[in-house]
Amino acid sequence: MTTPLSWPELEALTDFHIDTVNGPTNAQARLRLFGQTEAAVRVTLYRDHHAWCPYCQKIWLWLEEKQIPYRIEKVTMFCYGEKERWYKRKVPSGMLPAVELDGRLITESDDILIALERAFGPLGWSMTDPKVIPLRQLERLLFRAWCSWLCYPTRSAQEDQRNRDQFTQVVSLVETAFADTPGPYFLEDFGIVDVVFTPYVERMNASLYYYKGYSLREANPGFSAWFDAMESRPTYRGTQSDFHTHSHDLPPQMGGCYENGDPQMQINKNRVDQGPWLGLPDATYPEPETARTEALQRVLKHRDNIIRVNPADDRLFDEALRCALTQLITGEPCPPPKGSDSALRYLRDRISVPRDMSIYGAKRLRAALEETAALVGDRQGPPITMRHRRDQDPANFAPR
Ligand SMILES: N[C@@H](CCC(=O)N[C@@H](CS)C(=O)NCC(=O)O)C(=O)O
Repeated sequence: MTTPLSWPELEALTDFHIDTVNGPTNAQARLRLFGQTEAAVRVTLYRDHHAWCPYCQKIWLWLEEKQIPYRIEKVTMFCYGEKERWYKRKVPSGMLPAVELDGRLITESDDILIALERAFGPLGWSMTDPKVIPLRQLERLLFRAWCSWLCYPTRSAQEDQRNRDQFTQVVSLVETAFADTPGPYFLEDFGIVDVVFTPYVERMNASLYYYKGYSLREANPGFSAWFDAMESRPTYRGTQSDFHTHSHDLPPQMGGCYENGDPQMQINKNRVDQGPWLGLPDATYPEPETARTEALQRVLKHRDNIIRVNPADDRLFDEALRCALTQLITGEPCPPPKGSDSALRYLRDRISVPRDMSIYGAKRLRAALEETAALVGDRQGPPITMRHRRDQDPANFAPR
């Protein structure tokens, strides 16, 4: 057992730094240059604040893979809060993503990709290539089968099984498509089809694990190899979210996600919510050595706001948070003040990947918060809302 380090002592224990503009793909950047000058920027991407919008991830990943210099403007999604007026003047429907390319506004993610490939060339294959079109249709078929299973309440176990069978039939078609090429990707090499599938396959993997007890990545060899291959790409790692984030950002966006009550589902849900988070099939690449120093640096950067928005008393939570960070970085248990367990779990539940930090940084921080909280009690934090996510108002973290 140890005592909490002071803020300056904690600051001295991390030198984590990434160059958001020219370094690896990251969710914090407002400008991406890939070594070029600002004069080279022709594209502005309008995407959501939290990196929860799947269609935005498609465009984001494409720009990162092609290394096209771009600016990022962040906008609120209706289902999570109030849409910015300036954005509605630009895009009256308020929909995301949108792109400005040489001053021309384009909406609809597929139209955006087609316009971008006209300007900068395709990513391997064109969106309109005869090899790509049937795979894009397969992605939509998989999406609909997923929604039918996840987003409607069922009256019986048989009905749940029917929805599951319909989904796994489409999964078999995707497995056949994977088997048609020698490598792990959809076509002979990484390309546009992988980008098109990425956002929802990632969300399917998370949500079906949590709400249905079904592990897409572990149950299917083609998907398993595809995820592994995607995780070898720094671009994908930078946009990749985790099971906890998706399980809780999806319900407001999808209009509800329904648990099937299966025993495996209960086990999975507990694991995603309360850990242990290492070893979950949301990320299987080796943990980077910087996971802990990254998590520490990210908390230090926002520590005043993190303490301010926490429901607990500021002084109590200041000390509790230093205890968790001391545990994170030294590995030594550090008992927090009595009564701080629920406040520590509030933060544990509101870490969002990749918005706040990488998957492994988040796993380490969640674990430190949980283990520190468990030293003084078992009270959970206030529940996460299923109807909206105003508990995550980005204004609280806007640069001042
Ligand atoms: N067909 C559109 C769909 C885009 C879409 O549904 N976007 C969602 C976010 S993922 C949206 O803007 N919803 C309105 C909002 O929540 O603000 C596309 O491919 O771009």
